[in-house]
Amino acid sequence: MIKNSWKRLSIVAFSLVALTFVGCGNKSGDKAPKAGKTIGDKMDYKITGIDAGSGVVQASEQVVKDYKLDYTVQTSSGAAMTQALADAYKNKEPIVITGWSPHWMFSKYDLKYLKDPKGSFGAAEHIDTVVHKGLKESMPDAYKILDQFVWTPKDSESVMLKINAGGDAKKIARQWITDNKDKVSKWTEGTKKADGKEIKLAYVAWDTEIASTNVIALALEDMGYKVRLTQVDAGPMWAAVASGDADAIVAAWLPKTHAKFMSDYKGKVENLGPNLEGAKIGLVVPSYMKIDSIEDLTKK
Ligand code: PBE
Repeated sequence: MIKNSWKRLSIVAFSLVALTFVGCGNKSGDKAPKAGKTIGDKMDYKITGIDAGSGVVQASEQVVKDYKLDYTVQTSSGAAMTQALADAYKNKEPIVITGWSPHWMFSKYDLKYLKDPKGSFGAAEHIDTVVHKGLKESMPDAYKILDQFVWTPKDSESVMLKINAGGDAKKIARQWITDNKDKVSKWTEGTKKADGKEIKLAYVAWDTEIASTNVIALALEDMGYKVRLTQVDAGPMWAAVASGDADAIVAAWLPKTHAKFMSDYKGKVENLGPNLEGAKIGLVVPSYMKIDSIEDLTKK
């Protein structure tokens, strides 16, 4: 009996000592100087994202799994993300955002994409024009204009930069059209004036899409269309062009970012091909951060 209780007591005593040791270990960790913190500690293990429905946020969530990162992708909006970037940049603080190109932020700040050795974000993307199935028959001239719409990352960036600088999107799109008559006349080549026929375009409030949608909307307006623009989230945008609530979108990021939407609505939409080549998505950091790869996010 007595022997047994001694034995039990010694086990308890040993456990207490062991616990104390564990406790000490933790405490000294907490008190570690800032320089010893991992990059993750400094950023609260947070990737600053945009809207939850966007492809880049969903891809980033997959990246967290693929690279076994101890991070969460915080969702907000494109505007909130670029504000967080502006704040971090001003104070040279670390930040990781869900980025894409073309985007004005690359002109305004010194930024870099983190390398993606596992290829989780896919390679180069293009932005395609997707229309409701049947538009070719119902509005052949509008279909043709949408089909002929093509511009470059540089074009897109110049419009985005001016909008970001505080300009009205429609006015800036108008200016771009005035300055790029040759390009725009190729989009409308071989089409007849529309005489007030209504056409509905849906888009998401991503900077790239605000720019492209406003520009193509004015090109259509100039050809006599009454253009109705509806700003929605990514899911509803795709649902709208599939159902016919929208006639077209110029915001289909493929082959990867919006692949799921494209396959979900197969047969209901028609892809008219790229309106912009050389797009990209990925995790983006300011160049002052001393990391180069997504794998570095777990480093000290
Ligand atoms: N984005 C980036 C879109 C396409 C790529 C915000 C413009 C998205 O993430 O769905």
